[in-house]
Formats: sequence, C-alpha cells, structure tokens
Amino acid sequence: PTRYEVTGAEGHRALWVVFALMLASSGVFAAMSWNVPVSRRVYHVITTLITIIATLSYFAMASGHASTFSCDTVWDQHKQAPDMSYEVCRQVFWGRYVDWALTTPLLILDLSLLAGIDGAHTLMAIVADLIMILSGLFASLGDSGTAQRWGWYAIGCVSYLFVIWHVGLHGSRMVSAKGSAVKKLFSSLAIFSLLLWTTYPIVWGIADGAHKTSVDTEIIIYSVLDVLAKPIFGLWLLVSHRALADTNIDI
Ligand code: RET
Repeated sequence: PTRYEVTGAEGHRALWVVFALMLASSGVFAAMSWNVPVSRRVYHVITTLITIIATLSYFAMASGHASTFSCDTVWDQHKQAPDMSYEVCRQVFWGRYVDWALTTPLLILDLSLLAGIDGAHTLMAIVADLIMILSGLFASLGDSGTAQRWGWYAIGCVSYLFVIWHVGLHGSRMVSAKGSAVKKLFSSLAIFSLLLWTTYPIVWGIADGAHKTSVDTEIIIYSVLDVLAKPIFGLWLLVSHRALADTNIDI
C-alpha cells in the first residue's frame, strides 16, 4: 500500500497568497526604479528580477505544477514480513529549487555589488551557491536510500559555508572602502540574510529530510521565509538606496 503526503487547502492558499505578494512587489520595485537614473538602477533591476522569478515559481506551484513525489519504503518494526512494508510518497516541489537556483545568485549579486566585492569572489560565491541549491534538489528527489539524501544535504551545507565566507567575511572587509553609511547598510542586510538563509537548511532537515511536518506546514514556513528573503529584503535595500543617494552617497 502507498500513503501519499500532499498539499492541503491551507498550503494551497498560502501558495496563492505568496504568488500575489511577489507579483505586487515586482510592480512596486519596477515603479521605484522610474525616478532613479538608468545608470543607478542596477539594484532595482536585480531585485525586481528576483520577485518576478518568484512570482512565476509560485504560480507554477499554486496551479499544480512543479512538483513530484519522493517515495520511501517503510518496514514494520522488525523487518520480518515483507508484506508488512508500505510506501510513503511525499510531494516535493522541485519548482522551489528552480526559483532558488536563479534568485539566490541574484541576491548574492545585490550584496556583492553593495559591498564592492570583486568579480572573482562574487563568481566563487555564486558557484558555491548553485552547488548548494542543486545539492538540495538532489537531496529532495532522492528516494529510499536515506544515506544518499543526507549525503547531498551535507554537500549543500559545506557549499553554504563557502557562500558565507565569500559574501559575509570577504564582503565585510571590502565594504570598509565604501564609507560608514554603506558599511552599516551592508552589515545589517548581511546579518539579516545570514540568519534567514540559515533557517532554510534547518527547515529542510526537519520537513523534507526527516518528514516531521506536514506538506502544508512546510509550505507555510517556506512562504514566510521567502517573503522575508525577497520582498522585505528588496524593499529594505531599495528604500535605503534612495536615502543614501539623496545624501549623495554613491552606492
Ligand atoms: C538547502 C538544502 C541543502 C543544504 C542547504 C540548503 C540551503 C538553502 C538556502 C536557501 C535560500 C533560499 C532563499 C530563497 C529566497 O527566497 C538547499 C535547503 C544549505 C540557503 C534565500
């Protein structure tokens, strides 16, 4: 027999709510770029692309696309009778990883440009980030052999440390050259991102990895995190950009 763990009404509603929020943010961010000279719109462009991509990904997930099942065979306690085994298939939204594979490099680009990180370190951070997200995808699609799944998860966590190293540590060193106002903004955004991003692998471990929550709970937690990481992060960056530009600070 097979037991399915799938999205329920609440998860479905959350997906549509986040779709609407991402769409609205894309409009707001695009509008915010209008009174900024084209040469200084790079953060607006990057940040708007981030929410546009999330809008598409949430549309796909809410309308019933971008997911598959990851199945595990569960045995009775003593593994004695083969007919006592049953299969648990849990819905996995691979659409998230397509979203993250495109948007987390763009978020890194926002932070790298703000800190004035050189091209080589930005590129290394983005490649480490892509390895992190793809490892997460392989971890969530892998079935049965749990060692394989946690192996990919471990590779993803190591990659994440490289992202922190290149963006966080290197960035806080580089940003000093840009003056105290930019340094303050970068530090706040970097710490906010560090705390937020670190929550993702924890949620993955509990929900996708150990299956300790329902699919709905998982969707709702990721929804809150995604809204903080994209629209709230973006609003913070663009509003601060305007305030600094008004005082003639070049960021
Ligand atoms: C995975 C699992 C593998 C190990 C690690 C992960 C980290 C994911 C992160 C995601 C960040 C997403 C963001 C989305 C924006 O909306 C892939 C869960 C370390 C850090 C910021």
